[in-house]
Amino acid sequence: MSLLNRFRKGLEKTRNFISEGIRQLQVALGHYDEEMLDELEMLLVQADLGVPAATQVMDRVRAAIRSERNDREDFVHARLAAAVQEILGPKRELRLAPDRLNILLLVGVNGSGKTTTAGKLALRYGREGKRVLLAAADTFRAAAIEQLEVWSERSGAPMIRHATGADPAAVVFDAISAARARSADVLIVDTAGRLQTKQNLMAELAKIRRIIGREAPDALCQTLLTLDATTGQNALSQARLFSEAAEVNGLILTKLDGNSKGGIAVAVAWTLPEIPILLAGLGEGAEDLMDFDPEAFARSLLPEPRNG
Ligand SMILES: Nc1nc2c(ncn2[C@@H]2O[C@H](COP(=O)(O)OP(=O)(O)OP(=O)(O)O)[C@@H](O)[C@H]2O)c(=O)[nH]1
Ligand SMILES: [Mg+2]
Repeated sequence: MSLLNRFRKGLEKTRNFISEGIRQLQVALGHYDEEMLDELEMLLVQADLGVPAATQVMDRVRAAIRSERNDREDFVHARLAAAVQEILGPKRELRLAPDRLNILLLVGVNGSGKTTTAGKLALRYGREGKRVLLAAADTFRAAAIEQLEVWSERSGAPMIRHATGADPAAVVFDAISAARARSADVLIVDTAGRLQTKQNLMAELAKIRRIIGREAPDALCQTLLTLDATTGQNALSQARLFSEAAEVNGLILTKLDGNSKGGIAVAVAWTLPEIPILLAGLGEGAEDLMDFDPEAFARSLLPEPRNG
């Protein structure tokens, strides 16, 4: 399936929600008036763009209507898609350094998709012929280590583990030595999302970063934050919280398939323009991790424009 079709399939529910909303606007004689534009804005808010991003999108649409003196339905919808894509920004990919160890540190609240994404990435890079290693640095729950183990078997990437309750930084320490011994290209570190307190969680992540800085100063370390798209505007506060507490290099929006409202990607891009959305989770399977493509995304989120 093409990239566009993958996004179209994942975002089907949101697209239908928006199409149905637009149908109910009953755009009079194919032209938008002020009231219909206001309703379109509300529809975007409900599709999880939230108020600031929806306002921004519609300001751009209204400006285009004025400057081009065109309020035809097709024109408005085309400008809507363009505005969404503009806010999502250019395509940004997760890039690995070719000549040294890459460390990908997966962080995020519990259930946001860290372990699943770690597994999908291990599989992706393994298929590209890279030497991949997994580190089970979520030692908080026994089940977490077992869950990563399944992905280790599936991807063929060896996993470094300690017992439940061990110090996650110690796991990372060992994983870095193992990565050196095996001349690994990529070390993927799964971390815990659930600890007694937020302070503990952030302190633990900071400690892991310190160990990496000390033991692998030459490695390229990228901290990737997973955000569960089904949590709606909550994902925004998580993104803010993590980016304040730790350096976050990129975002992974998970669960964009299913019951999420895809507009959250636009809200995130508008609120945190300095942190790129790099990847999209479009399902639970091994193949369901895609590079985030703003153009395919905008086209999949909104109804296909009619010709004319
Ligand atoms: N539909 C869908 N489900 C996903 C996606 N990514 C993860 N999941 C599911 O979401 C659930 C939680 O994912 P995990 O990878 O365990 O999340 P986590 O962040 O590691 O969670 P903790 O270890 O508890 O902090 C699992 O059932 C996954 O299969 C996705 O892109 N789409
Ligand atoms: Mg996990």
